[in-house]
Amino acid sequence: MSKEEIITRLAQSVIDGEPEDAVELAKQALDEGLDPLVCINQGLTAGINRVGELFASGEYFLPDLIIGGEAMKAALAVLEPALAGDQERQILGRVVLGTVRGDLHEIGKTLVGTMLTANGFLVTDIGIDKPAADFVSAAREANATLIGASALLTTTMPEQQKIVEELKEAGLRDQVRVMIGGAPITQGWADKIGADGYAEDAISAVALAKQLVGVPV
Ligand code: B1M
Repeated sequence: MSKEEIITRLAQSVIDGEPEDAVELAKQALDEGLDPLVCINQGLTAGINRVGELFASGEYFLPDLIIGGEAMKAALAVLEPALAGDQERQILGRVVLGTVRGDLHEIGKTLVGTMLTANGFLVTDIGIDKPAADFVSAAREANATLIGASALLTTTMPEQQKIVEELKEAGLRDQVRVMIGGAPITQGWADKIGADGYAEDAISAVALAKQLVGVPV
């Protein structure tokens, strides 16, 4: 199988919701020496974006979203360790990362965490469906200088604003930067809620995190 074919079939395994195929193809991709990040971006993410389009147009239903997400997660479990292994380890800063209250989307958040870890950040991943107060208390406990909050639903975006507000109330706003992301998030929203930055994807999240903790990008 050519490299292009592996990437195309990785995307298709997510569209078809076939976790076992996705895992096999991910292993094959690594065996063939493909770049894990290319497999994630051009294979898995392309596939899950197609799932989202089919869901939005009414051709797919909730179970299709779930199984597509499962296929992507299964393949990521194979590819992510290879991603992290590529990089040299140095600690640039401590980050508390999570998906906000009411929001169960974890894949993008976890990918951001993997990339931050691979690039030298100590990441405390507090998980999904987390209220603003949990981000703030975790930041205090971990002595973090950066909070990363993911939101995939327009209805859960306001919880990102609450994190900024609760940090102010806790007297920690000067010490902790706030970075936000997720499919519906824009720089305009970040500006509006007083967050310190927005990143469109996991790669730019690393550049932004470095910038926010004062490391040359
Ligand atoms: Co949901 N879902 N979903 N879903 N889902 C979306 C987000 C949606 C756009 C689909 C659609 O209609 N086209 C839509 C939201 C509409 C809206 O609000 N605008 C939607 C909906 C409606 C829903 C439900 C309400 C469906 C229902 O129940 N009727 C429900 C809500 C549940 C809840 O959260 N309370 C729901 C449920 C689910 C599943 C749980 C089944 C599943 C998630 C499985 C899981 O995570 N374990 C799921 C999925 C898979 C999706 C889509 C198809 C894919 C999301 C994903 O994982 N993308 C999604 C459509 C889409 O986005 N194309 C959709 C891949 C991932 C790598 O990308 O998460 O965008 P993403 O992360 C990127 C960037 O955004 C960025 O970097 C990441 C890597 O590049 N990023 C950050 C993310 N977080 C960041 C944080 C940062 C910086 C960058 O700094 C901290």
